[in-house]
Amino acid sequence: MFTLKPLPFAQNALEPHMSEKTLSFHYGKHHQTYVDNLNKLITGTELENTFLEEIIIKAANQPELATIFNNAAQVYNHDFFWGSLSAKPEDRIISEKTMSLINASFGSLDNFYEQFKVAALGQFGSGWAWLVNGENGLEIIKTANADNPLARGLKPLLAIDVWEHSYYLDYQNKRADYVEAVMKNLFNWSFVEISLS
Ligand code: MN3
Repeated sequence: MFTLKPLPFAQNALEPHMSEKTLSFHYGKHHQTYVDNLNKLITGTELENTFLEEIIIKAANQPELATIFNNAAQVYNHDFFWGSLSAKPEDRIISEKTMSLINASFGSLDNFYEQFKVAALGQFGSGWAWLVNGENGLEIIKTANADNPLARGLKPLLAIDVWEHSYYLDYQNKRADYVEAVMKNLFNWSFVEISLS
């Protein structure tokens, strides 16, 4: 059985960029529902005592396991998204090591933000944008619905949820404003640092 992991911050800690109201629905309702659905789907099956990451990898690209994949991946994606966010000043510092990787892959931090924004806005409909550690250094990818880097054998470093439920209460239809606010005010670079080490 999976349980909803505690948020790594208080529900009002990300204001004004992400409101307590958004988090109460996004974490308390949407994320909780993926956990509940996953538990219902795997209880009594061979996946019952399997690690989340393993369920995702096993169920990826298996049409008969699509519902399990969708719920398992959405549990993982939201855990990863909350980890990607922090309003603490110490988490907002980009280390020299991370900055040199950003410069090597994107040319500059501004170019990284620009390319990340293009991916997040270019995801038509629901999905995610990710910074991943790829074969040739850091890369930005976008995925539809519940799809994620694990399903493609890639290691995620940062995520942004671009399903409408993540921004509609605070930004209505203005996905660009939400993406800009999250990238520039909430990305948790300590989290990236830990994933890279
Ligand atoms: Mn979501």
